[in-house]
Amino acid sequence: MLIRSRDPGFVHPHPGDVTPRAVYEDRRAWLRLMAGGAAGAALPGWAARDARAQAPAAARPGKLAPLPGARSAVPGAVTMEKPTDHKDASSYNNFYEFGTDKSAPARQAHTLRTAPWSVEVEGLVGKPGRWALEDLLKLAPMEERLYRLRCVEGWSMVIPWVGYSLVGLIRRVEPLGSARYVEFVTLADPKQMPGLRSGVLDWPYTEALRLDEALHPLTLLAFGMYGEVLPNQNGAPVRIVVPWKYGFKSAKSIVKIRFTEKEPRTAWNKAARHEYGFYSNVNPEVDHPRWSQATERRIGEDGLFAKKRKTLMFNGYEAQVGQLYAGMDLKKFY
Ligand SMILES: Nc1nc2c(c(=O)[nH]1)N[C@H]1C(S)=C(S)[C@@H](COP(=O)(O)O)O[C@H]1N2
Ligand SMILES: [Mo]
Repeated sequence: MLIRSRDPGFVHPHPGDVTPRAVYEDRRAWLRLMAGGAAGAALPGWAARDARAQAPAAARPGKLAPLPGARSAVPGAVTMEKPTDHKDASSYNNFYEFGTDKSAPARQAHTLRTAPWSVEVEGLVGKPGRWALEDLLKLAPMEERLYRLRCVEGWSMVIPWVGYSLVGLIRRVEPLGSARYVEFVTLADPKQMPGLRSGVLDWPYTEALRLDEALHPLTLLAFGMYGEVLPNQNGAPVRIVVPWKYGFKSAKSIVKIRFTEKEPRTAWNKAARHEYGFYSNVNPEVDHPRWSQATERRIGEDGLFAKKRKTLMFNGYEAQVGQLYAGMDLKKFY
């Protein structure tokens, strides 16, 4: 087992605690996943059957190279909600390296060169090194996951991602016992990215997770969406997707993964530390200083009579991830 005993992910409940059934079952599944071989292996058969039987399918747009994934059996990985239209998911984007307009990434990101591509793994790991994209693609079986994505700005989408649990890569690089955080550094090349001329963020765009968050099976290393490789504007060729956190935690076009002992600063925290904390878990009870986070607008439902949706705690993934934050004051650790 590469993850040492001081792995902060396993939070022992107090003796008097009643663990909700879903949390309990999910934790068992998680432990099984950690003990198993490849990411996504050894999950209960009923989970796989249910997900396949009920989840709505997303149409393949047929624009980019196909990248199919088997329907994921990770608990919570396949929402029953209707996928957002591919057109919306690929034309209404935040990718500030290509401009701050929602439509700018789709117009401008064709200048991103996604091959050759590699991801450097460094810091507190037993096996640091550079991974060619081709090798990352072969590391674990591709899965399709239908995740809600909730932007801190108050809109949301439902996107069928293709990838595998980040834990598959983490296990291979053997984190040291001193590793407590995982930082993601994204590409910052002014020749390819016109948005770098603006000073909105301190480039490169970086993000980070606590190690136990990064190990959670819902944390996805994504290479595709809608059955195809990622469009450039969605973070090609490889990105992170953390469905229970605000969208900005899901860093696009990553080039480096660094394991650290200290909590890393993040691009949005540096830009506005009172507005964007390290955790940034979706939480309808903790408002952004300038607006409420209680409701959201689902992209594609924005007709005249479209009702706002209630935002769910941890974006609806509370049963799967709530135990990661047991005992934490979520107003303080926003
Ligand atoms: N490198 C990088 N990653 C990024 C961003 C960015 O500006 N640059 N924007 C974030 C934000 S605010 C959101 S909501 C999601 C949007 O992902 P999508 O366009 O694929 O839906 O990407 C996140 N990842
Ligand atoms: Mo966002």
